[in-house]
Amino acid sequence: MARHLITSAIPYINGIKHLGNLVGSQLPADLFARYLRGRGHEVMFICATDEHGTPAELAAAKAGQPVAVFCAQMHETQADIARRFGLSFDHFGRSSSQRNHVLTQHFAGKLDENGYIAEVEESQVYSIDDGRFLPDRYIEGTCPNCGYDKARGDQCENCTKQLDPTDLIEPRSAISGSTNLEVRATKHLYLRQRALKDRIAEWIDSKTDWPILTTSIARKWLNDGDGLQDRGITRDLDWGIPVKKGDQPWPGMEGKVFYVWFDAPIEYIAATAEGTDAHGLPDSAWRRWWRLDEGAGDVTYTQFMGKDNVPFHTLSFPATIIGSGEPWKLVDYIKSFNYLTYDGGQFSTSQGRGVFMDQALSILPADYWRWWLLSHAPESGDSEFTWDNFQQSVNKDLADVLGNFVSRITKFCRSKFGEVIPEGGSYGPEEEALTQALTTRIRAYEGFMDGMEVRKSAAELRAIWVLGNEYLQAAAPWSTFKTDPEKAAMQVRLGLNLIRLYAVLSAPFIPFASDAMLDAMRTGNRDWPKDARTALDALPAGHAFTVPDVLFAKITDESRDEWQDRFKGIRD
Ligand code: B3M
Ligand code: ZN
Repeated sequence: MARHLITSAIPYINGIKHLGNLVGSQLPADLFARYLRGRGHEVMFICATDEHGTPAELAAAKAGQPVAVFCAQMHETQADIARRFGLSFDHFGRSSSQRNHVLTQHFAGKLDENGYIAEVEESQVYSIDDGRFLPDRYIEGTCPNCGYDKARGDQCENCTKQLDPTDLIEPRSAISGSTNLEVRATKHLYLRQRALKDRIAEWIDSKTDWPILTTSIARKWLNDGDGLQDRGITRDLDWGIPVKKGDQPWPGMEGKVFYVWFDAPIEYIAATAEGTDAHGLPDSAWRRWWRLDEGAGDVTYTQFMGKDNVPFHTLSFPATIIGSGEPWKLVDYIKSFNYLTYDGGQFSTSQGRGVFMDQALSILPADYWRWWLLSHAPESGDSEFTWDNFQQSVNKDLADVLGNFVSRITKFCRSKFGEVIPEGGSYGPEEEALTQALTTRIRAYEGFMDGMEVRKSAAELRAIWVLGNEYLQAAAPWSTFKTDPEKAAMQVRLGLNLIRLYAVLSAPFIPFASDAMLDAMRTGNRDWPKDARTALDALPAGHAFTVPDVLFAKITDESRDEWQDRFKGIRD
């Protein structure tokens, strides 16, 4: 039994996430966590809401709520949706927690002690009427490039040109509309990443088994142009973690907070502590996952994220950890994903284009989505969601292959033998051949799952389901029954045992259907099949079961067309 720490990139608090966000981090992380638990390993699976920064402030303002109230509510909303999607976090934390305040301030203090913090004097736009500095995206004006009059200080949404606030014609505050702005001096802390460059490069070079997507992004930022840049880690905002050196004030930094990307990854650690706090456990319970000097030496740590988050996890967060000079656990493996596109374009949060997590669950159960998303995970390149493809996958893989198998064998047994596993007969050459084929495929499935090859795992699992259908088709117990009822009983017994085996193997992908299958077989036996033959004898003759309700309903053409129309945008 090994110990696995797994984190998913923590979703922003500003709104409900779409399916592209889900498949890029939380869902594959859940797949891996469930698989490793199923194999008997000790798992700590952590996620949280990312609650600081400008997007949180803007979303709260839009909702007309104080930001702390908005975050508390949206955290509950996201936690509820995650639970309904079957995301099996050991803890779903909040980056605004007290634990994260203390840890973030602690890291900043250590970095300063070790000489990795620089204080930099900058000039920034200050709004006299709002009484605050304005982050780039809080400044609006006319684009010098295309004349669009709602261009933001960081970028023009109309022509996509990257801008500086000072480029804007007639700049105004996005908060109040005031044009009473001036440029003022302000001091910020910078993390001296350049000074850590060699150590980070050496660490990345040692990760020869990482996916190319991960290392190529890391290397690009390490080596491109001027190479790794020092990075501002503080902001002139109200909402965030106050800048302190450990628990001491930081002279000159009063009223400032840490930048959201500085405290967000530290929340992985803090959320683990929030989780053990919630269980009333001592600090040693979370430190054994994170501190090399307190037991984390034998932990394997895997992170899941979309490719846009890779630079922060390969460079900045490691810089924080390494620069602290303390024995914190660094990530062992980073699994990153490309993007999921939606029906010929992008998912768009602002335009409500595509399917969001709450909407998905309002039309179909979680497993339908989990299966499609994971079996089409954007691993080697971007992948596209289309309603056609979704309908086909659900109808073929889930309804025709798996659902049909379960339904046929349980109903046939009920009609001929009753709802109890029948006695008689013993396995012959066909069953031997099936056992061999299952063994080969189960070992292949384990190999792909261990390697986090999500699509290949899904394909292998599907092939395992197909083996059952092929067996049933060839064995044809409905025919056998007429001439040799004993043999038919044996075939049915094997088929019913396959349902339990499928439930165990499929649980990481479709946990709800897996539970329904185990419930129907009236068993809590979730033993992973070390040996296929033994696994096929788990439920003995005489064991009672019930015919389950339809596991997966087919998606009709009418539903498909209706949904395609409903989710094309624009949602407010
Ligand atoms: N919240 C971005 C995102 O949701 C960011 C991830 C933080 S991971 C520490 O994609
Ligand atoms: Zn423009």
